[in-house]
Amino acid sequence: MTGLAAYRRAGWTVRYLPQVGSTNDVALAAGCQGAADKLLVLADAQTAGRGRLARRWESPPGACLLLSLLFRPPEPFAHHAARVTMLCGLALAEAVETVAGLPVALKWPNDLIVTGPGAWRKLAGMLSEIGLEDGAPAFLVVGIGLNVTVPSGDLSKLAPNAASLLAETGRTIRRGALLEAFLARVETHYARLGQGDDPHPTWRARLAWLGQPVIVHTPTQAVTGVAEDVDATGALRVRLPDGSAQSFAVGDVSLRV
Ligand code: BT5
Repeated sequence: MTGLAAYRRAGWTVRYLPQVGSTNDVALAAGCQGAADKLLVLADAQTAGRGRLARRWESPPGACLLLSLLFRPPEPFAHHAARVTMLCGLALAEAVETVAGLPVALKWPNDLIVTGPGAWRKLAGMLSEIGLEDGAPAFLVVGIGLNVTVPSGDLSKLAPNAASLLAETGRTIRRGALLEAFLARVETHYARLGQGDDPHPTWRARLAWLGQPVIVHTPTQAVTGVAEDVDATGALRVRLPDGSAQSFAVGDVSLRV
């Protein structure tokens, strides 16, 4: 892909692999071998793409942006790791809007979606994983899969509500252009984080469905209520019908229509 030289100069190490099991696995393994902050693993095809909770991430070869970024955020780790995940989502939304001209929203915890009245479609998913060293969190890998040129007729093979930039805009958007715009935004937001800026308010402002009735599914329960807020740790607070509030660190949320 073009334009990567600029990121190599900006301190990113770039590993391009035509086909890989999972870019997150490659980045996690690199982290375990001591890879430095700002590693980009990029692939054209994945044979074992992963979502959260052992779900699969489907990606027709050559039709998606598939990448993982490895960060070694400053201490305190948990504080910065949550914000690095947020700034990656923010950077992806900004890149898609700039390059594809398509308004998008973030869906808690880490999806990029297009919304319509009472409906939503998933354009991209993010998988954030922590690597340990000597039993302590040491690095963060943020993996992103974005459907770019998947034709509308193939989307239902990926997931019932999958979307692609081609299907949404009718245009073939270059993956290289998306990657360049995304990395530029990541670079800016990550540098600002290092200077003490907090991406949480800007990220929060892009979240879909705050103030609206939702259902939150966790591995153990389904809870209905109003999505009230997502705090700076990334936890979703839901106001329940009895007036009490419940916070979720993990889960899947959908709009209750
Ligand atoms: C995610 O998980 O959305 C995180 C996906 C992260 C994928 C990237 S690709 C690069 C890097 N390497 C990896 O191995 N992973 C990362 P989750 O929220 O659990 O959503 C998974 C669900 O999304 C699946 O169960 C399907 O329902 C749906 N899905 C699978 N493939 C999809 C696609 N291409 N487009 C839209 N939805 C999809």
